[in-house]
Amino acid sequence: MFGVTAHRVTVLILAVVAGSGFAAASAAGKSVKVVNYEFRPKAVTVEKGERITWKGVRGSHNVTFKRSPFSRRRFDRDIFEGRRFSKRTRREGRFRYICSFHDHLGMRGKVIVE
Ligand SMILES: [Cu+2]
Repeated sequence: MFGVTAHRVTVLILAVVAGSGFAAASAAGKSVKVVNYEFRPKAVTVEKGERITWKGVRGSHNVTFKRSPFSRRRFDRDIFEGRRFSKRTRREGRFRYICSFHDHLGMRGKVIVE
């Protein structure tokens, strides 16, 4: 009984936190359209802390960074038609990424964080 209540409270708090994060993301940041077979624009420049949103317009793709602007880990995320994801940049530098499905077609992009 108590477990269920605690769980509901946690879900509510997460929803509020996620909601405020989304509002901040829409206020600033850059977006990249993902189409067959390119990232538009190919390069985006943002300030550290700014968000980047990838929007799936056409086809099934991914965003793969060996060195990412988000953390020290490699970053790899699928992006399908009609879907989107947003990430906050946390590291300065120039970061190249690819769609690993279509790298051979030159499906590559770049993020510059200043
Ligand atoms: Cu692709």
